[in-house]
Amino acid sequence: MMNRWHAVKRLLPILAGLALLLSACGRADLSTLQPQGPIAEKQYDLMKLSIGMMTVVVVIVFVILGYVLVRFRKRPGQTDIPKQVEGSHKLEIIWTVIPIILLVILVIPTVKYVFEFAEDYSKDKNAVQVKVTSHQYWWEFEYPQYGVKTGQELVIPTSKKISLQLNTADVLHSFWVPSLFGKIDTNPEGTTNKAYFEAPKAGVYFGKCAELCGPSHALMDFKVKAVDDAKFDEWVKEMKAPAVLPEDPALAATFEQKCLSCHAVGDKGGTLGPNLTGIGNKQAIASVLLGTDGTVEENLKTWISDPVKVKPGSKMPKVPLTAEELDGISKYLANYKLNYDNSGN
Ligand SMILES: [Cu+2]
Repeated sequence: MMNRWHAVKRLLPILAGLALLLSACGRADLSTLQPQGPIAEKQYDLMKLSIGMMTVVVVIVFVILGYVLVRFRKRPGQTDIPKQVEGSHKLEIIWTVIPIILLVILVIPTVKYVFEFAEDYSKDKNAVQVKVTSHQYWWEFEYPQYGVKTGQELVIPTSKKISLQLNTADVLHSFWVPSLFGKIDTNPEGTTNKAYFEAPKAGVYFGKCAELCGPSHALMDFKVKAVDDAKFDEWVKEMKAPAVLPEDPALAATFEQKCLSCHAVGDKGGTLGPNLTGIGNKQAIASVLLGTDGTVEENLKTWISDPVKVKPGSKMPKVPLTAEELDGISKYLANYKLNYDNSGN
């Protein structure tokens, strides 16, 4: 008896550690276990329901198993064969009916939510419509109601439903914001997927590509930035403002020639790469170089000087720039900031 207690005492710290580890699972901006919006909350409810039911079943099964093992074990001196039992209608009906009941309990909310989550808000004028286009390895967000296009940071108002229509420009990707909703595949044009979500709490939420799409799949992050209505309107206004080019005319010419063939700032430029308007505010450069790696300017330099080194398989070419041009363009872009949100988010 003493020995057994000893074993339990030894296991306790491990169990406590495990509980601690699991309870610390997930960040509020990146975890399905800490839902930050109504859809994520309902998805979490479904998880809790199914895990709860499974736990009850497992506990009951193991208790019965333990009881049977102890109660009907072979006793010392026992030589006769126990009474052989074959089939029991009563038991068979019980263990067929119970799982059916459990499945019905599970299926009712699941089916209800499947239809609820599939509702189409793409014609809803009160919802913010966003066309999502996935690229190897970045995300493009177009707001047809506002005439705005951006990349990598989906800025949304906290007060409205966000209605998405998703497609891919190349291979299959999947759009997932774990703490808000998800996930939804992006298919080629003609097979548009729709989804909607809400983010009633202002904040920045992390998004991920959830479909293996190439060597930089794991680096295909994005952010959802939920702001209040006033800030959102201000953001739209600033996104539509005329382009601000580098002050130095020679640098501006280089920038126009070498960068704006693919990228856009304000009302100028191309659409092959992400729109760079307000890139100085962004939390991450190329979606993976965060403030913790360096300043925005340093990260821009790292990225522009060798994109494929940062993101293997990236379609952004290594643009031939002199050291001064690289410095000048990185500095200019790092200072290309929008004022809609000065809270530091
Ligand atoms: Cu992807």
